[in-house]
Amino acid sequence: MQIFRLALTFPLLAGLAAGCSQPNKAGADGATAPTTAAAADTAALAKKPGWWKETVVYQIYPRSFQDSNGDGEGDLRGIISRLDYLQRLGVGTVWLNPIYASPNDDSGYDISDYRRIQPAFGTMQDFDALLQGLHRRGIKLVMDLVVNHSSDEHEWFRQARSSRSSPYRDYYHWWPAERGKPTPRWSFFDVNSDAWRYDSLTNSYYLHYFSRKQPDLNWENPKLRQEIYRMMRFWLDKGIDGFRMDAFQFVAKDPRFPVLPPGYEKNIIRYYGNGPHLHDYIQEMNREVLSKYNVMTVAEGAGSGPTDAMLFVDPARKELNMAYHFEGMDLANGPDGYRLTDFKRIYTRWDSAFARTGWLSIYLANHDQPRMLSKFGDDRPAFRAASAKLLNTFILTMRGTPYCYNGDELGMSNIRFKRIEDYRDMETRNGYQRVKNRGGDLNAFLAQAKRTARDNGRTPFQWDASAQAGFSTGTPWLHVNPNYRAVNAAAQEADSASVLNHFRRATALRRAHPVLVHGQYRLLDAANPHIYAYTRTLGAARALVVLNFTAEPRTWALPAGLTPGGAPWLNNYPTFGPAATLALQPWQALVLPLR
Ligand code: ISL
Repeated sequence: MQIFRLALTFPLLAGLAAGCSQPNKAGADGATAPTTAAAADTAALAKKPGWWKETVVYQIYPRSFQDSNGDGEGDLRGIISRLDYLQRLGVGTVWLNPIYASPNDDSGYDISDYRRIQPAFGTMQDFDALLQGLHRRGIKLVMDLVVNHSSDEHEWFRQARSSRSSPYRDYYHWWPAERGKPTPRWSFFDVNSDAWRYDSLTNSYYLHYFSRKQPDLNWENPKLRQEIYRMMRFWLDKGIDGFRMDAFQFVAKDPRFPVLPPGYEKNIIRYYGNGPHLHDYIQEMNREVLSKYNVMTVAEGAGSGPTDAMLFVDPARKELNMAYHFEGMDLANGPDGYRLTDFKRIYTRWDSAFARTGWLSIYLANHDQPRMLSKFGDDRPAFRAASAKLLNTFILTMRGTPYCYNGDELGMSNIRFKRIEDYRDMETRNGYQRVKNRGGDLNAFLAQAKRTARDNGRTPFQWDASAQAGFSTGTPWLHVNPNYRAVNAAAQEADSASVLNHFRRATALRRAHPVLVHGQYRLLDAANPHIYAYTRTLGAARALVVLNFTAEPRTWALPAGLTPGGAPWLNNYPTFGPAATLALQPWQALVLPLR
């Protein structure tokens, strides 16, 4: 069998990989004007309408990305110091988790002032410098828009709770106690799973789908909606490039709060998503705000299936640009992992539903999930790098906008805390308390948290092998994963075969080949439990993606009529034997041009 060395047979990619490890010249802000081919490409793309289809989104969890002042929390100056790193990833858009003023009950998703920067993250001047630094490199910035709820420390809520006649009262949902107990509503985070909280000041209950410190805003109130649109314009006028809309499908509620059928909480999206007037609100927001800017909008969650999701993003309806679904995420949460055939079925079903119109996001992790590598790949040392590269290959070769969660480009893995005291996330801590209160199995809870807890994905970014992984000179707010000495960006910079450099090659490939962005997707060999193979086709351009989702070598016979048209475009092993039957290494990922 003939062996191809990727660097020899495919000089373009080898050159890109080498270019990636060259540091750029620093400018005044530690920042530079676009100097690389990647930056020139992303800058050109940024001007195109529909740019959000062709971009690659990189999600930054600011609290854990880079601390610049030694207080143990990441901050905006820290991100600014890493702008060249972002540029060299070849991503076109950064999505920042919330950086607004917040008491941090839910790590910034409880906002007390939508127009201020949380002091731990820095100042508005820092924000402006960050935005400018990104734009100078041709990278867009998308912010989290958290308007299903505010913090209970927001001025609106302080006013609203002070008296039943407050002009802000109707900014929230209240149930006067003289009507008796409210009809039950389930809460995601509450220690008693109860979404109603009694407030003695006005002898009423307020609604909170999330924590007690996250009262739900009342979208029925046109004054509230106008406040939110004004706030959105404030950020858009600063020049940001869009919003990721948090829990947005839950904003619309029936204020009569009818009784829901028993067990409704097991199917919460059906009952909480798609409330009355939801799409009227989004269309109004589009008319009054979004349509005036060339920006990207993505709804977190969008109904319970492709038909509901399409309502958010069908261009004819003038609502949002793209949806992201939870179905792929809901796989693999149990102790036995997942079946590849289910994974393929889910991604294929969503692709077909959006084949003619609408647009999807492709992601395998975010700040609400454990690490992609630990969940869908294999984080044992022997397979860590290969499986992380395979998963990144998948994200970057599917149809839809790819989202990479920071650290996944290095193959960071779950930390798997043993003790509840190590967790910082209120969801996990309240869940533990809930199980304790009912005398449940705390060991089983902790075992599950090792697999699924959100803090697994929130540990500090692993920059280098120095103390605290180069994240902070102080004590990090959440423990650093001890594997940082082996898994870190500095070590991977130096290794052209690293997960990081593979990621860079994959983003470069996607930029170079429109077929990987727009091409039609077709699943091959659906029943194969080990291999995920698909083609992408755009006019005469055709590519084949073959992913061995197992830790064993496998063979895979090319279907009749598919003939590779040269050396691989991307390969996470140095070997490739062009043959009618491919011999695949454990977790091998191949992207091949087709004749
Ligand atoms: O993360 C979840 C379960 O672990 C989801 O149910 C999540 O709560 C839901 O997708 C909404 O998430 C968003 O809003 C939450 C916040 O905690 C999440 O971080 C955010 O992504 C409340 O603002």
